[in-house]
Amino acid sequence: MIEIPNELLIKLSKADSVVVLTGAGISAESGVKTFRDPDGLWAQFDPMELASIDGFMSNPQRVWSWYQHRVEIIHNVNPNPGHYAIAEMEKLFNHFVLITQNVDRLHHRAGSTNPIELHGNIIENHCFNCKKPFFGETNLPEGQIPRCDECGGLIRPSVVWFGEMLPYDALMKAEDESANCDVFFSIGTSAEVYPAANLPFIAKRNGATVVEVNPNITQISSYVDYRISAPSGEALPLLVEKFKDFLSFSIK
Ligand code: BJW
Ligand code: ZN
Repeated sequence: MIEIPNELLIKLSKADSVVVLTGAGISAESGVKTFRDPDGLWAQFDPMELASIDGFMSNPQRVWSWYQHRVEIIHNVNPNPGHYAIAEMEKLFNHFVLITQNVDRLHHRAGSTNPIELHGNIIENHCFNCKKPFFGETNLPEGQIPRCDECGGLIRPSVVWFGEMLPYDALMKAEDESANCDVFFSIGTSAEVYPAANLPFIAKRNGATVVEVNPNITQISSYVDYRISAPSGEALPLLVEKFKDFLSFSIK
């Protein structure tokens, strides 16, 4: 039985600005693997080999085929009720901002408008050398990597690897929105990867109510105001339904 605290509904009804930060857990119920769960990607693969500049430079083909495999998985899955509930939440508040660490674009497909993508996305590609966006054919025979039509450099996915800076404008907006919101949700993230993991702390320091939706305990669990310990695909539709009921009840 998932519990949505009444106090939280009251806080939400008074909130002018709501920020949601999501991580891999929001897509778990779509069939996309998380990173740090026992069956997650980092239990099977070395992040420094597959998600770092050094890893790409030492074996670009290995990195490229791993990402092609993940793109294929993502093309074959669909947003789940958690993604749709977040798209619905957007309509319920004066100011609503979605920040995601995910690269799978499932929030877009569920109808969220303009999510801030902190770690880029896996659908687009650019040149490793000159950074020019690449729109050519990526589905090449195994072992081949597309090359830049400008400089001949290797093409890479437009994601943020370890040791790389996050897109500056996205990070600045995420920090600013977190500092100025009334309620901040941290959903399906282990909150282990910085600077994204700072955002709940920025929100809390600036007076926001911080809510975590995650079936497991994380780095921020002891710090949050409310924890909804359940899968997001179950908890979020319920939260939206209860909140709508609460609103219609209170205007009667
Ligand atoms: C559910 C659920 C359900 C399950 N419902 N929930 C020491 C050495 C080197 C670097 C550092 C260091 N100390 C700090 C750093 C910096 C580093 C960092 O933070 N490292 C930490 C690991 C310590 N950060 C960076 O390097 C970042 N850049 C940066 O800081 O630039 C400045 C700088 C430059 C140079 C040096 C130092 C600083 C960049 C980080 C890029 C992260 N990239 C990845 C890969 C993206 C591409 C790809 O997808 O391949 O991003 S790593 C991976 O982790 C991915 C994710 O976005 C990110 C966060 O993971 P997330 O989303 O939280 O997933 P999980 O798996 O960790 O958690 C899932 C959660 O879901 C769990 O809690 C489950 O319980 C839950 N869950 N089912 C709800 N149904
Ligand atoms: Zn180039």
